[in-house]
Amino acid sequence: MKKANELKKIRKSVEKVQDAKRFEHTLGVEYTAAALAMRYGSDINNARIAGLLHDCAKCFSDEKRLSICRKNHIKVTEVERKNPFLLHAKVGACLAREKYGIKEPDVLNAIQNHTTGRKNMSLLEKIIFVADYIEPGRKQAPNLDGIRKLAFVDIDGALLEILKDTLKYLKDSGGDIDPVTEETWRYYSQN
Ligand code: DGI
Ligand code: FE
Ligand code: FE
Repeated sequence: MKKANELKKIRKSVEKVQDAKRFEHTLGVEYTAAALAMRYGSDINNARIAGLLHDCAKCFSDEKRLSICRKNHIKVTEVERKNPFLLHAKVGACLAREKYGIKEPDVLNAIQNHTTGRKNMSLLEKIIFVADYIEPGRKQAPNLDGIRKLAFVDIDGALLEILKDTLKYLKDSGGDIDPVTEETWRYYSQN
């Protein structure tokens, strides 16, 4: 399939499973990821596909997410069982493969790891992680202007700021912290 057609098809299909606000965020992540890919020399098409699909399981019910995990033998950790919204990343990667026909492991990993990050992220994984946080529709995060600028100067620096602010937010709000998020922070703050 031609690249432009593939993007269009995925975009239409994702629009059907998201509410209007989430779909606007999706489009924001698509073009922000494309811009970061241009800046850092990553494949633009892959960045757009990963951006379009990263939240494709975000508007499902927790029951649906858990049932997709059961059917596809996706391991659910303790913190995911308590906070099933976290599963939208793993379930999203599974659907990207099974429903949207995406084969590139890097794209699937970028979707799978977009919420918690992980050690040793690829450039595309970093691009999606950062684009998700800085896309123009996001409003509430502290120091968003600074992180937006930094993202186009030093992507690892932006990644670190995002992890720091996310962990602070989770600690202040009493949210359960996924050990993977902690591990990502430890890895990047020590390297
Ligand atoms: O799906 P989005 O809202 O676009 O973005 P996302 O997938 O990064 O999810 C954002 C939320 O995820 C944000 O409120 C912070 C939260 N989050 C990230 N790491 C963790 C986490 N929430 C919990 N409970 N634990 C984590 O480790
Ligand atoms: Fe998400
Ligand atoms: Fe998102």
